[in-house]
Amino acid sequence: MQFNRAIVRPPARTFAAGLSSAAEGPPDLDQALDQHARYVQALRDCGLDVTSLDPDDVYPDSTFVEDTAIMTERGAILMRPGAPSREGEVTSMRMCLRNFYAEPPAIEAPGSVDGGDICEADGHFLIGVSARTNEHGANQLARHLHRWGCTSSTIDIRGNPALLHLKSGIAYLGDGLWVGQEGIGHELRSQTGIVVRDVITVAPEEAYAANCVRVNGAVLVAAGYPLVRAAIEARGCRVVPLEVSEFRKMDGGLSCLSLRF
Ligand code: CIR
Repeated sequence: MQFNRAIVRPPARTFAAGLSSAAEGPPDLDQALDQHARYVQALRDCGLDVTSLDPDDVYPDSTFVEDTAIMTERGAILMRPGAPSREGEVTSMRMCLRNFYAEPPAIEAPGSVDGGDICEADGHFLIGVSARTNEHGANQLARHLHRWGCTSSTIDIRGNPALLHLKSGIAYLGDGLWVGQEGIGHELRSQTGIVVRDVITVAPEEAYAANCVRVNGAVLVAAGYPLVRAAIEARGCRVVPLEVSEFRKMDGGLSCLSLRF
């Protein structure tokens, strides 16, 4: 899919107060801002027109905009993040999306869906049921997608506590090429609705780098993961390595930092 735009939000001054299970210490805000600025530049270099929302100190995790909405060819759908501290992030995203789309449908209580649990592959949406995305939410989302002519299926990742979100463990790079943590390739091949031509299996020591992002002609990959980088390059893709150490400390990765459409 060709992207023209992205929405991002730089980390807030309260960033270090966000949710995290990583035992890597608190993030350094100046470094995070610098890494975020380079990320935005990389999106611009890929040809995207980037809308940057103001940092929001009320929501420490609000830089992870991916969790608040998903984008389809027919329009956006607002999520309802599963962490109570993040639910309010959707309000400003709803206002922002009005600049691009008619009023988007939204996931409603008791449903919850984090955008990080949704992986799109050529118009088919994989919905991860996780600690954040519940079955109510997954069913509501499937209905919204169905109304727009999109297919979907669910993957239950609750048995894998190492995965915060589905896209913590997989990425779709187009043309049937997937990147996935060990064990997920088998799961992908059992899904109907998607084409699985090739799976780059990520070694456990590089598990974090499974969260990479195809943006037009490039693949954004976390810096410092040479095996994943080499495997993607070996498939003929141009890799743009980006340092995201401060976002990793808050359980976030490359995909979480933008909505692309
Ligand atoms: C959270 O726990 O919600 C944030 N600290 C990290 C969210 C990362 N988002 C994503 O993977 N899509």
